[in-house]
Amino acid sequence: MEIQLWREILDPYYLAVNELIVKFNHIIEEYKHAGTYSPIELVTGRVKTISSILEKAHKKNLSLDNFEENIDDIAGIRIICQFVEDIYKVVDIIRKRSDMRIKCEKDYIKNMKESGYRSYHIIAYYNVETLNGTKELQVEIQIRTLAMNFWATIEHSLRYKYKQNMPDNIRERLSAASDAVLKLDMEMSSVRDEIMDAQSSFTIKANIVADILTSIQNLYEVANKQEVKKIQDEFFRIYQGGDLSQLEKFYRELDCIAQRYRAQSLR
Ligand code: 0O2
Repeated sequence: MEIQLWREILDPYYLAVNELIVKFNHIIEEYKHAGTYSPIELVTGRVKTISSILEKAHKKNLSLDNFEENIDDIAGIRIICQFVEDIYKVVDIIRKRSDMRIKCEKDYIKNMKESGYRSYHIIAYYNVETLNGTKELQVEIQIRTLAMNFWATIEHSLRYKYKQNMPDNIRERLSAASDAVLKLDMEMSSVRDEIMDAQSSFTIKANIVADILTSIQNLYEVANKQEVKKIQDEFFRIYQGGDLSQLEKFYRELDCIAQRYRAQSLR
């Protein structure tokens, strides 16, 4: 196949990957704005390279005539979570979406692969709009923890290096490392609630501080500079105290002051 034809075929897959990265990142933002813990930590994506498509087609003895149907991971999205529990939350989020139609799911967490690989895979149909109309294509979404991702990345590189001839001692060490990853994920799950509480209050605090700073900045335009300076000094004092409830109280008071100035400006 000519390189130009490959480009035309793969172009919608680039669009799909870019769109999905934006959409999943938006979910992180929604959680942040709500001041709640996001089950998604990080999102990445890639389109399979031409050589990798050819290699897979050759390995699986697939005809190139209908490779778009047979190779379901031309567009790949990877969602990284902090905890195993988050993976299943993300799966639920994906199942409820109307812009994706799930073709199949593979739970390599409950059914770990022989290699020690753990991850949750969803193959979904996703529509993109092109100049030639709507195109439905397949996307593979891999959902895994930070620890699983660390292991899979290293194992993938070693598998690539050794091809079919991975030395036994390396294989054994990877297997031991996979056990360690499983244990680490279990340990982290046991302190999940505590970590989530800490992260949520950090996000809530960051949101309040941002709102207070915006309010103070707006006041500078309408209020007496001396008064705003006093408000600002008071904010720094409370901020340094580090007490979230004091910050919340200060924000409510600031809101009243801002409302007073708004009412005055309307008179
Ligand atoms: P690459 O280079 O990452 O794109 P199947 O027909 O379902 O048996 P298939 O289509 O390979 O086989 O599906 P599977 O097993 O769900 O694997 C899909 C992808 O998951 C792989 O893509 C890898 O990215 C990842 N994966 C699966 N098994 C392993 C493993 O043991 N180790 C690592 N590191 N990753 C794995 P590709 O095309 O094989 O590779």
